[in-house]
Amino acid sequence: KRKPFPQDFLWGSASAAYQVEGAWDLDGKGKSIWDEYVRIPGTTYKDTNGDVAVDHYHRYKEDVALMAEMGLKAYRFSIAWTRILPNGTGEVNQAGIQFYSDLIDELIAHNIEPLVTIYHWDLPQALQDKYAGWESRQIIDDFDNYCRVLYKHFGDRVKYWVSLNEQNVFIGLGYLAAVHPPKVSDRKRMMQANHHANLANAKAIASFHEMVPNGLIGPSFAYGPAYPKSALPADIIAFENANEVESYWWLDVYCKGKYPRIAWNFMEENDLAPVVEPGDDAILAAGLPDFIGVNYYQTATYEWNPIDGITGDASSQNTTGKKGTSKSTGIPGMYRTVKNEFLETTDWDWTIDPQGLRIALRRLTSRYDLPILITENGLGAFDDLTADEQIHDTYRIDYLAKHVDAVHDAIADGARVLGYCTWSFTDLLSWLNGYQKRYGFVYVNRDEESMKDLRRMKKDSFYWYKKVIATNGED
Ligand code: BGP
Repeated sequence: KRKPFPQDFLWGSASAAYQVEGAWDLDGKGKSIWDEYVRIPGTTYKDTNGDVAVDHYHRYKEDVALMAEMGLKAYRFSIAWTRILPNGTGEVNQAGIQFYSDLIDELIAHNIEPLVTIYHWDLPQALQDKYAGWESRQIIDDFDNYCRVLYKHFGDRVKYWVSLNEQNVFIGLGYLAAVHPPKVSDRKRMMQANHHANLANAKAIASFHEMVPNGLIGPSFAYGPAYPKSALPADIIAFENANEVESYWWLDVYCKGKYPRIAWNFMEENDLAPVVEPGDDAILAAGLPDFIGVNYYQTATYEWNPIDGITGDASSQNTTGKKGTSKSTGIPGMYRTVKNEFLETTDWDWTIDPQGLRIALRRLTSRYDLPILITENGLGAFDDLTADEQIHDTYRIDYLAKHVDAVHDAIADGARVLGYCTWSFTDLLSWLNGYQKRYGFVYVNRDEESMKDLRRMKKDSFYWYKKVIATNGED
C-alpha cells in the first residue's frame, strides 16, 4: 500500500486576477499591460478580453460558497498589482486592499486556506510606459515595494505565497514568441528582462522572509519535463540541452541562486547572456524559496536539431482548439520538439501525460530537494451544456484522477508535496483562447461574444473532486 497523502494536504484550485475578476477599470484600478494588449485586434481568440471575465470581483462570495460546498482546502488566486498601486508605485488604493482583504476573510471564514500569487502577468501599464517594464532594473525595486505593501496588509492572514507565476512563460511569450505583451521577439532582450525578473523574485523573497517570518513563499514554474525522442546519443544531447535551457535556466536560479553552467555557456557563446552587475549574485543567493511551485500540464519530447536545422515559428501555437495545428519549436544546434507517438493530446495539442507529473516531482526532488506545491494542473476542453443544464465532463475527471494518482506515486517515491491545485475552480478566460477552452469544476454561462448571464453551474467533476477531498485522495 502506498504512503497516504499527508493529513494536512492542500487540495486546492487556482485562478488569476485577469482571468476571473473583470471590473477592469472599477474602484480606482489602473490599467495593466493586458488591459491594453487585448485591445490590439487579432492578439487573442476572437478578440476576447477580461473586461468582465467571469465577474468574480462582484461574485466572489458566491464563488467562495461553492468552494465551501465542495470542501476545498485551498484557493490560489492572484492580486492585481493595478488594484493596489494603480500606477505601479505611489499611493496605495484602499479599495484594492479592501477587495482582497474581504476575499481573504471570506475564504478563512469557510476554512479555505488562501494561497496568494503576487504576480500573474498583469504588470501596470504605467511601468511599461515609464521604463519598458521588465527590461529595466527599476522594476526590481518597484516590484519589491508592491510586495511589501501586500506583506504588510495580508501577511498576518496568508501563509502561502507565490512570487512570480510562470516567469518562463510570461518572459518567453512576451519577449520571444511575441504572443503576450509587450509582443517582442528578441532572445537577447528576453534574457535581460528575465534576469531582472530573477532579481525581482529573489529580492521579494528576501523581503518576505524579513516581514512574514512564519509564511512560506516560492515562485511557480511552468514545468514541462523533457523526454528524449530516442536512445540515439544525439537525441540525448538534445534532451539534456532542453533540460538546461528550458528548465534549469530558471529553476537553478530560483533554488540554487545561480545560473546553470552549461546553459550559461550556451548563452555566452551566442551573445545572449544577460548583463549581470556586481552584487547580483548575492541578491540571487539571498532570496531562495521555501518551496517550489509547479504548474504542470504536459511533457515535451526532443530530438537533435542540426545547426542548419529548422523549427516552426514559436508563435504558431494552436489557439483555436483545432487539433494538429501547432508547430515544432526549438533552437538550431540544440534541440527541437517532436510529437510523442505514445501520448494522446488535447484539442489544443497539449500532451496528456499523467506520469509526466510524477517525473516532474521526482526530478525536482532529486535536483533541489525542496517541498513542492502543485499550483496548477488541469484539462482545457470544450464543454457541452446539455438541455437539462448538466455538464458531463468525464474526460476531465479521467484526466484529473490520473494526475492525482501520479502525485500519490511521487509522494510514495519520496517527493514532499504540500498540495495540489487544479486549474481552475470556475471556468475563466484563457489568455489567448477565449472562453471556449474551459478548465473549471464550475461552468460559467458565457462565451466569446456575450456575457449571457454568467450563471454558475456545477459540472460532474465538481462532485468527483469533492469526494477526492473528503477521502484525502484515497478513493
Ligand atoms: C498557465 C497559466 C494560467 C492558465 C493556464 C492554462 O500557463 O499560469 O494562467 O492560463 O496556463 O493555459 P491556457 O489558458 O493557455 O490553456
